Amino acid sequence: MPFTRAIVCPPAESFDTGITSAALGPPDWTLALEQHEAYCRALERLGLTLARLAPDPTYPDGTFVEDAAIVTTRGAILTRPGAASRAGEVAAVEPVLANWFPELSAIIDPGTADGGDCCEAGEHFFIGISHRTNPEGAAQLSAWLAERGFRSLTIDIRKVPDLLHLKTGLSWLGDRRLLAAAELVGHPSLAGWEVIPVPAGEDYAANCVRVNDTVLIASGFPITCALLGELGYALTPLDMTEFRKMDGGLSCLSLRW
Ligand code: CIR
Repeated sequence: MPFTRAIVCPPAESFDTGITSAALGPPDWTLALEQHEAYCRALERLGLTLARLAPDPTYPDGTFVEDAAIVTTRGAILTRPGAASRAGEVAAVEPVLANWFPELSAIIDPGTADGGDCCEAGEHFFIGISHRTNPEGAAQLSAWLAERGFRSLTIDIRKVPDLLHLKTGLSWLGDRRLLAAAELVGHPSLAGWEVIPVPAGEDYAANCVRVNDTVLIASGFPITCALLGELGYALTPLDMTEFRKMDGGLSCLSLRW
């Protein structure tokens, strides 16, 4: 089913006070706004209608809307973000999402889950157990998915360096094909899938997003682009430098359905 809608939220002026482990310097807010707008235009060109949330300076990480909910073809669930400073972001997403998904479920205490840890692959979901998504949150999510007829498997990334979320290192490209960070290649939960390792030195490109017939990919990763091009994907490279400085990737900037 093609995506027809997405929720996005431009970065707030406080964007540079969000959580980050990247040692890439502070983001330039004006440039981040431009990069965000280019991202939105790319989604619109691909046929999506956007709902834009108003940026709230109380939540500098609020632009990473993917973490506040998980949307599937059979319903949506609000998350319970693992970082305390991000807990309040869910309240901004809820009323907008409720326009399309009136029966919203929610991850509840003591579970925590970030949407970035939930990698949809058609009828199957990979759920990351991370420093944001705890085993209880993953179990709640898995049960919720099973009630809707989806299968899921977990992947524990707590000891994998440099992976904030599962989707930092894993993207579904359609059919049975995944693009994965080297550390995830060979994981038992990926058995039976065609796993394409992200080329060495281009780890950040592992977080890409297939939107209908096109793969959105961060610009600056020519080997991954060439690889995906050879596999027949149409690519839209997007500048992500300012979001990368705050540990964010392409998928985090929208909730799509
Ligand atoms: C955070 O640490 O929560 C944000 N600075 C970045 C969140 C990125 N989200 C994602 O990968 N899904």
